Amino acid sequence: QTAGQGRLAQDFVRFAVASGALQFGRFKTKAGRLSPYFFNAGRFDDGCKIGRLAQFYAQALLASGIEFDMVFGPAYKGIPLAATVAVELARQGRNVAFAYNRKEVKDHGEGGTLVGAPLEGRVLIIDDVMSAGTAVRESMAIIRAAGARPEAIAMALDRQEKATEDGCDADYSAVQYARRQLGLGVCAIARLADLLQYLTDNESEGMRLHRDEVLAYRQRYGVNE
Ligand code: OMP
Repeated sequence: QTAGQGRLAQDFVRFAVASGALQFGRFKTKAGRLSPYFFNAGRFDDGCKIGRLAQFYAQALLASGIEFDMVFGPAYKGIPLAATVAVELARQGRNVAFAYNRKEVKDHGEGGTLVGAPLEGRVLIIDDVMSAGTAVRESMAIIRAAGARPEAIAMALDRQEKATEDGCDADYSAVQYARRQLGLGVCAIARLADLLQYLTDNESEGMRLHRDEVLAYRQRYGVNE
């Protein structure tokens, strides 16, 4: 991580906490883990916030050097992300097509499960957060079935925790799996390490407690990188 990426990640964590998107408490994750923090992208819920979020994605993407021809937003949370990131990229002089899927097949009108530009070329998946990594495989299957190439995935937060394999904890993270096994480029605005840095730098009583809990969670479910 370069100094610039580290700064961007810290700015993002601060923004996510201020927006209520990054919360501390007790949460159950999709993989059934009891987590002391949760990232809810649905809380970027006004024009300013989602516009600012899209700027973070665009900045992180441009810094990553990842090349792609179009963006894809998996339903549901990826849909506004793909749309707003495409707007922001266009504002920065990089106009790319975007598409997203429906969860239910539509049997009238235009039909099908894909909406937007035809999936073709190198496709960048835009998602919110990666934990154990089940969602990314579904997106890859959709892209491949359309005859396009899943190239990379961009996310706001990489939780840097163990992937699950047949219900068991693996010794690698979902992001590591995506890179090594799926051959995807990965771009994360921030990672668990950045969240811990933020909690360390903001040494109030409450923050110290959150930090201890997040550290314990990382001990249990985190991976070394
Ligand atoms: P995986 O598919 O296991 O990587 O989990 C990613 C999904 O979990 C996200 O798309 C969310 O639906 C959800 N999630 C969050 O939104 N925020 C979190 O902090 C943690 C999770 C989660 O359940 O792991």
